[in-house]
Amino acid sequence: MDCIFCKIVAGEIPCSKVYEDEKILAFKDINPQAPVHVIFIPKQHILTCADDINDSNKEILGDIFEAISKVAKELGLSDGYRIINNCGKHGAQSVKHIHFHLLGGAQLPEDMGVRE
Ligand code: DGP
Repeated sequence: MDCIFCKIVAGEIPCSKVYEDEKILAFKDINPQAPVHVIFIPKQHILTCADDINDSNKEILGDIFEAISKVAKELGLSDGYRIINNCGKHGAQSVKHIHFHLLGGAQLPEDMGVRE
């Protein structure tokens, strides 16, 4: 499958790794939008986007959020952070391997609305 994130998991594309366990990989975003910007993915390409979540695959989401919480503590994000999942065209999802952005390290804007 021609998937950038699968290639990162396979070690074919280098990344700056932040966290790894049996099921999850987290690495720094190549185009950071905040002082801390980490991408969390399931290593297996089991979901393209949030739209694919169902009973048979939802367990990984709890694992990912647990990993995010762990990493946020390790990175000292005690004042909070934002978790983003872009889904589909209107969500401006560019990589079709489900992933969650962890953003923090500074005050983030309140506005998350429609671009004019
Ligand atoms: P999204 O728009 O939600 O699909 O975000 C995909 C993110 O993935 C985007 O913020 C940039 C990041 N990204 C894309 N290609 C690479 C890559 O090769 N390495 C790393 N570290 N991040 C990447």
